[in-house]
Amino acid sequence: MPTVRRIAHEFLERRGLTTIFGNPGSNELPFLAGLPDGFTYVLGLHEGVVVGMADGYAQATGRPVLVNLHAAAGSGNAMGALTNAVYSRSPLVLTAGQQVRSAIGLEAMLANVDATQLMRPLAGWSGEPSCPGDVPRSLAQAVFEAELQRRPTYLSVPYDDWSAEIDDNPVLDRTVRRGLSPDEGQLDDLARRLDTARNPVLVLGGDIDTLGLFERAVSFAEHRALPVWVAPSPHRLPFPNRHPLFRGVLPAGIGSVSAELDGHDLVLVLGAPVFRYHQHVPGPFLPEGATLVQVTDDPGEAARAPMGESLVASAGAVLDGLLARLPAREPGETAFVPNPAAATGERALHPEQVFAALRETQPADTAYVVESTSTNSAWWRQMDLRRPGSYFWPAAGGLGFGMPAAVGVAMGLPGRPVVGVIGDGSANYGITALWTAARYRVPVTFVILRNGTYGALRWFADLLGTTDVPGTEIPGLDFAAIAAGYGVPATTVSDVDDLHAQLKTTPTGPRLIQVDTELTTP
Ligand SMILES: Cc1ncc(C[n+]2csc(CCOP(=O)(O)OP(=O)(O)O)c2C)c(N)n1
Repeated sequence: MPTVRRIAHEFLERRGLTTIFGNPGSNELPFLAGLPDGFTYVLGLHEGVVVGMADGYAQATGRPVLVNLHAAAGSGNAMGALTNAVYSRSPLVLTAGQQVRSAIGLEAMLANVDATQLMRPLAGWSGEPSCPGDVPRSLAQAVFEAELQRRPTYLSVPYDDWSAEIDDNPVLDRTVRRGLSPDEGQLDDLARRLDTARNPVLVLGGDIDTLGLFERAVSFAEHRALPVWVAPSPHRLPFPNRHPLFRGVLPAGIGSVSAELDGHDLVLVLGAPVFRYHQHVPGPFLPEGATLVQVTDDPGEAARAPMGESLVASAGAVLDGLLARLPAREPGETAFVPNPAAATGERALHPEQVFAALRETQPADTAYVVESTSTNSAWWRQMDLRRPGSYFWPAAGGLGFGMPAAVGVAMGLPGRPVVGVIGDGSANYGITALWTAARYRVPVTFVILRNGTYGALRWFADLLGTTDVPGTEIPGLDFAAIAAGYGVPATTVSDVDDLHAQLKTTPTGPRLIQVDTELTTP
């Protein structure tokens, strides 16, 4: 009879979960033993980095990804990074080694006590098989739940289960699919309301890019000449940011959103929660006279919305249904909007100069992983992103995503150049990703914006009237030296010509460019 381990390996191989991101301990070794040749194990040196890399990889490939963590301690280390994966809706299948069955109750070292509760509420599903024979089915459930919910799941497996011999399990190759088409009446109603609205507007969320609907969203907006906003706090870019119909990224305050949407009578939101607010700006949820219709495939997003109507459906089916039902409108301006001249710094480069240099030197299909919190407005002013999959941002705002996710995205998109644009504060939370990038020769460029401070916190302190706070200065960090220690070649640049020259070279492996920048506000 085959072992549980062999059945699990073969199941994972058939489902394409052959790239494992992990950091092992003794409890995990029995699962990792004898991995078939088709598997690649990507070692991360900290579990936050492991999950960040897996999140980037899952977003880049659009596929579930296996993560292997060490017992409770490794799972705990992973938890901060998991907050981002929840909101990017990344189907991560987390597995963790458990003590042998007979040692769990007596709480031997490395027993994961109450393992199924540990990752709640972040995991969409978590479990521990009731017996060795239930391991394969539980693993399949973890994969299917991750795919169906589009959310991380967690499976703890006692390590003595892997060598148990059991009957082969034919139920593993079940087909499990989602299909969330709205009915004809719902589409007719939405089409009629859009057609009769006086001044409708489209608000797109990051999910549009995740679901591969970027180009269809552009076709729809152009078909109807609809102005497009991006929903607040985007983790992906769902629409070209210099397109003539692009209006910007909505601010993340309640009152500020309704101020921006003022004058519209119908707000159609596709692929976003309504809304991911951040800074507390009291005010009405919507401008006077506006109705909002949200389309999401997440029932939770629909149920917790504080205003408007929700249709739980696939955004792709709604876009197709509306395109088929609504006549084309007269197109307006078609030329892309040129970027303004970059602001210049006095003592160091202005972040706009750095972003303009990226725009001018990097190929048009570059994927950017961004974690630089005080430079948002500079970013959108200077970038011109026209392709799907061009922009990734930590979806829950949890720092430590940028460096690892840049590695994961580069592994998941081998044909595309990848640049991580990372603040000097953010870089530290995922810094060991440099080692993985060097070890696996991942061609990724890290641009570190060194302003010596937690810039966004200074801005927040102003907003909250708490300017007299400790813990916001981070002088004395040298990322070129740190990168060298992890085996990544690095340079420090201080003028714009040097930056251009550095960026124009094509890397074959990882590299880091440290740039001193002036402080800006988001
Ligand atoms: C895990 C985690 N810890 C702390 C924070 C709070 N935080 C938000 S922005 C920020 C500063 C980031 O600094 P940096 O990357 O240098 O970007 P800057 O704001 O200077 O552009 C911090 C510490 C967070 N978002 N996530």
